[in-house]
Amino acid sequence: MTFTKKNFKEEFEERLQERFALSIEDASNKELYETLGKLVTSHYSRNWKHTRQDYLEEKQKQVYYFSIEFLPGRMLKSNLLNLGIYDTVEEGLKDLGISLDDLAKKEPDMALGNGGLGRLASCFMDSLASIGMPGNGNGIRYEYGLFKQKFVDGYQVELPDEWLNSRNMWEVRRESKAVDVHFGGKVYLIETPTGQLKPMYKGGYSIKAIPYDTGMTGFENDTVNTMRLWSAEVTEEEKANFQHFENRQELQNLTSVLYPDDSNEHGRRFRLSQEYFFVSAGMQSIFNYYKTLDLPMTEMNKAIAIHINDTHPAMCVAELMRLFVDEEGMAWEKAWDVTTKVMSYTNHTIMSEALEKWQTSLIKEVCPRIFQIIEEIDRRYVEEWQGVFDDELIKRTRIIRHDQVHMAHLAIIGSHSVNGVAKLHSDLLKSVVLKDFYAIYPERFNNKTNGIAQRRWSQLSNPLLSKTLDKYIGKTWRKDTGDLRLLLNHENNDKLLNDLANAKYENKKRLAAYIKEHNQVEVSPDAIFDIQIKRLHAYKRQLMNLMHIIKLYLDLKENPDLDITPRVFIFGAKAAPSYHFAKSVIKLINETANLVNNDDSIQGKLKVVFLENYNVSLAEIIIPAADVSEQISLASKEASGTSNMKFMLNGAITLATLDGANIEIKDAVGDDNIAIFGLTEAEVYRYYNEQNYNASDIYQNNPIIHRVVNAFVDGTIPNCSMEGQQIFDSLIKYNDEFFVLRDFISYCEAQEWIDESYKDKKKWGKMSLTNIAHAGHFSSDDTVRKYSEDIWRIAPIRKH
Ligand code: GPQ
Repeated sequence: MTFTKKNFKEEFEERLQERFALSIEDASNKELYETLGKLVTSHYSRNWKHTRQDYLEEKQKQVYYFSIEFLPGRMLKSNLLNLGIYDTVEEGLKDLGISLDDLAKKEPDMALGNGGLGRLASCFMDSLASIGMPGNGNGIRYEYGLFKQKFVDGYQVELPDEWLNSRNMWEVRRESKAVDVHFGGKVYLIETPTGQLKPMYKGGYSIKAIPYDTGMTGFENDTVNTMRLWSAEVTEEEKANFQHFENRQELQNLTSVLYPDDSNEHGRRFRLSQEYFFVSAGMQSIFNYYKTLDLPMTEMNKAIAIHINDTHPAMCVAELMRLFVDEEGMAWEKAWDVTTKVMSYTNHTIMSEALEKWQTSLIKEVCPRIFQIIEEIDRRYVEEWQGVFDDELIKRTRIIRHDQVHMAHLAIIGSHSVNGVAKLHSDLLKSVVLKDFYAIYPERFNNKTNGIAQRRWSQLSNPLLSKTLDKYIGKTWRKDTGDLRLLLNHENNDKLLNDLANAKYENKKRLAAYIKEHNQVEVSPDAIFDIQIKRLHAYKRQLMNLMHIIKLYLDLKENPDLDITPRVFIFGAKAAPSYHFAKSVIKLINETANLVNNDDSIQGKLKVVFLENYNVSLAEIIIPAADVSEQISLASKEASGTSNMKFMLNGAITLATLDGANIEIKDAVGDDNIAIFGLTEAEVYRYYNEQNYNASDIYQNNPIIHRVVNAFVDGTIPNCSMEGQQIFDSLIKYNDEFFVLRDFISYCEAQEWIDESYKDKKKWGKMSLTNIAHAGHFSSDDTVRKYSEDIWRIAPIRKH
């Protein structure tokens, strides 16, 4: 049945009356949003049911993507688009005097993740459904999402994100699928009459895990997959039983908060308990499902693939072994064979501080049986390779070492596939970070370059660009972004270039209005919008960006008539609450912004804006307005990056080091359409090997750098002498861990090239077009297609 505007309006009014007993004039936007949300879910619920039934009937192999973070952002528009009713609904609402945009803003931004890792998981959910792959998410339903960021006197302050206070329209609580997760106590192995060892638990406690399912709609197909998030619940009666446990408070609130750290190890028992909770709940529910298929346990890999997204769910390996061996009585060898065929693992960083290690005593305390199983995996691992590889290699790669459990080792040893997230990153895994494992299991290593949910990052967030594209290259790019290539036939079409420039200009006006409203700063859409949005981390080098701003400011103070293209430097970034360095950088940027924005002598040539509370929804306003995309991490440190791909799709020019996926962007657009600077990864490693990096020498010998670095401590930037000193010390006293000073001059040169290039509107327009044209390389539809073929071995369902 086609869904006409008329149908929509009738249904909408009916539902509004049914739910709230209101007519449109009397309803608030929130009530209207909820009504629309209900209408949307009712439109896919049938297909959701059918998708599940089809998978079951066909015994279709499915992947379960275990991730401790999901960062979907708002889902209303994306569901409307996927269901093919976006335009109908938008126009229907308009007829009723309602703006879709206004309603959409009533949805809380679902932020159950910190950054790239969580956002990638959500892009994958969208793409799996959109290419009709049987793929599910498995994670945690945090009651509080990532903290809300406020600036008070330029300092970051964290406020709780109570996103569940407004009803979550998309989730369905499935009490009937609840499972118990066991924690603590002691385990004894008892020999059964058949000679088998059975675990006997003494003490400990169980926590009820309740699943909340969210339908993941596919783009214009009938697939609706499931993202299952687990919530911990403890009844009043059980609470009483917990009184004597030291950590009872923690367990009762197991799924209350998301750890706000990004790329950092959290050595805390609570985090470990969260990990075991969603691993065990997820694995048990998969196990229950598998049993209904009535297939032999030894063939689970024919129906199930489990993906370990970074190391947080690495205990999946041991939990599946527990279920096979303890619950099903399977022999260890058989169980191990199936387990490794089911599991696969993605690594997302080479930074050693992010590689999780747990004290053996802690794992023993939280999940004693899992610890025993890990010990046994470790023992057999050593036994298997003794005499084959040298003892030192085996020692370095075993799971338990120096009283610590290395989660990455568990994930690698227990999986048939290990992948990195961009070519360079995957190469570094093989040659440096996981070199020892590569020697043992070369066939397991592969690359899967990240991708993005392109419909969200173009059609939804940039309708103006989308309409321009439709006009010149037709609409096929909306389904297959590979067709953006058709733009290349038009690179000399002045009308098209003009339309693209106009769309960008309008998007810049939209962002300028947002900035005016939120930061009370006036910025001109004629200036270059130069943007860095990502978590605040030393390796991402927001500090280098700031130093360049300071340099420009000092240059302008010296020579107010300096001919530079006006620029607006825009930042969005949250710092982990306990990350002092990152918080100091925020304070310094905010103080610099105050200084620069209020200094009339520089004639508005420079503006600096730090937008509060960067999140997915804000990114959707920022990215379409970007001229320059800052991707300036120290080469080798950013595993991939994904905002780089979003900016490119929106026609920004990338200013980048040869790091992560920037390299693949350069290969796609060609050297002339990107600004590359800085050390290469090989040069960075040369410094490491020769141990001859000397920041202080650079500081002493380069007058430009000397002057900028001094600005941190000589009072140039007001109100932050402590933070300034800390940053100064990080560069000079502690020898500049991420080689900011070494790359600085090269960065400034690349910025000068940007300044010059922007003056030539036609040249800039062509560069921008070329970037859009090649953005199809980085579609997460393609990325998950590759995972599906090479790793998970899953295929789309037959059409019903
Ligand atoms: N990433 Cl290990 C995170 O966002 N959080 C993490 O804890 C780790 C990695 C990012 C990584 O820094 C980016 O380079 C990637 O693009 C992203 O994961 C997705 O792979």
